[in-house]
Amino acid sequence: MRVGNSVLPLTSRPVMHIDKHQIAQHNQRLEASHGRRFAQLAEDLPNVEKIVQQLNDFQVAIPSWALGTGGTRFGRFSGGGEPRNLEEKIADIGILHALNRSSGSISLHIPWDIPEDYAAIRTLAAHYGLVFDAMNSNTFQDQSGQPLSYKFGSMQHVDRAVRQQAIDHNIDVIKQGMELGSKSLTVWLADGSSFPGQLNFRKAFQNTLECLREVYEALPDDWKMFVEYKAFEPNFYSTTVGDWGQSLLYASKLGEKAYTLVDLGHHLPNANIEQIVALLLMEGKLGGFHFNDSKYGDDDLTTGSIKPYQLFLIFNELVEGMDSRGMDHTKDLGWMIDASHNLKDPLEDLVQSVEAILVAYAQALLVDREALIEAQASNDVVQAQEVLQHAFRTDVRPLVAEARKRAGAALDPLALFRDLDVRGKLIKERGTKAVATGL
Ligand code: AOS
Ligand code: ZN
Ligand code: ZN
Repeated sequence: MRVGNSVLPLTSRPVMHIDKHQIAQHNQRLEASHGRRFAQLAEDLPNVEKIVQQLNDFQVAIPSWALGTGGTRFGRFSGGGEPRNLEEKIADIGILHALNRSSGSISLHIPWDIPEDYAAIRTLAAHYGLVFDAMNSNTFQDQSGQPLSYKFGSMQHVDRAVRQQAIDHNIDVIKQGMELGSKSLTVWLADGSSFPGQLNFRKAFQNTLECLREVYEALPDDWKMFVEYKAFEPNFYSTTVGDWGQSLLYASKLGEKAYTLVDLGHHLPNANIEQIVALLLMEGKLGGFHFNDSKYGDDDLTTGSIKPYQLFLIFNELVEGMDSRGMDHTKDLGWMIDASHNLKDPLEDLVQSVEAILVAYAQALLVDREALIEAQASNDVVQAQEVLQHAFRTDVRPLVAEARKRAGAALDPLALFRDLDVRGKLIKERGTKAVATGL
């Protein structure tokens, strides 16, 4: 198989792939009904072309750890055909991107996915139209052969040698990312304590800050560092980067290349995430997202499956905040999925998540800003709600489908995935026992 001037190595030649012809055939079949629905919606939207273009441009990064079946501490039930190595993970994201043209990047996890040949991996990704988004370090697990343990934390650790190990790992991840063309590092620390008295909070914070500073120093000028926070798990009494306030403290102290990363599942119940997002944007400190959905905690469920209105409200703040700062919707924030699939086919789940993100984004683009400002200025609470809910209750799926069609993707990616029996073919290619690295 030819890729530009290079040839894909034999081991990277996937049997399963989706070609333009299959997409064209699928779209042709659905065109009449799609055309009707789109035309009807477009009639009421004077700026429909702009919205479709914005949807077309929007890309969501797929994490390398979300291509396999996720487990809980109680079990793991694989559906088969999981990618067995980084090359196959890239191929899976390639399938996804061919279906929706909205999943054009991969967020890599080290050490679950260490690239052995950078040039070959870059070539393979480029073959599928993929680039490398944020790199993710891991100091929450001990790896085989690792000299010191992270049992009692990594960057917060009382022992400087453990902290140094965590710093070195993060710097190594940056170096790997530079080889792949990534421009950001996400640091999620599991550090914290499970019992009162276990930790000196101030010292834990200061140790962590000192380590993050050393990692920050190693960042190339055009890189960003995302400091992800999480309320609890695996530690259940305190977390050293436990909420957006703590993350913002670190990011502010570190400097202008450091930002807060919001994972939707990392808050205490009923937290007002849209307000958090608005204020972080106002401060120029919102770096990006890990999209997922949850009912109770860090459930990592399909984005938009539990609280689609919340997702819309978050996008409403994002669009308003990004526009008021003159930001580029596609480039200035990191858009990533962070999910786990216990029951669903991982690729089907990811198709659904990307769709939900685009739907929420489209709804936010539909909000009548002037009417909302007017309602707010006159304390017309009823009208403010009407404005938001009018956008939320508009079925924008034809807009998202139209954007996909124009990008050469499938009008209905999930239907095509099933029609082509993609999973069946992957199982044939990789077997029923294939297991992907990840959580
Ligand atoms: C953990 O709960 C966080 O969401 C992390 O972002 C992520 O799941 C982990 O870093 C996987 O690498
Ligand atoms: Zn996350
Ligand atoms: Zn998480």
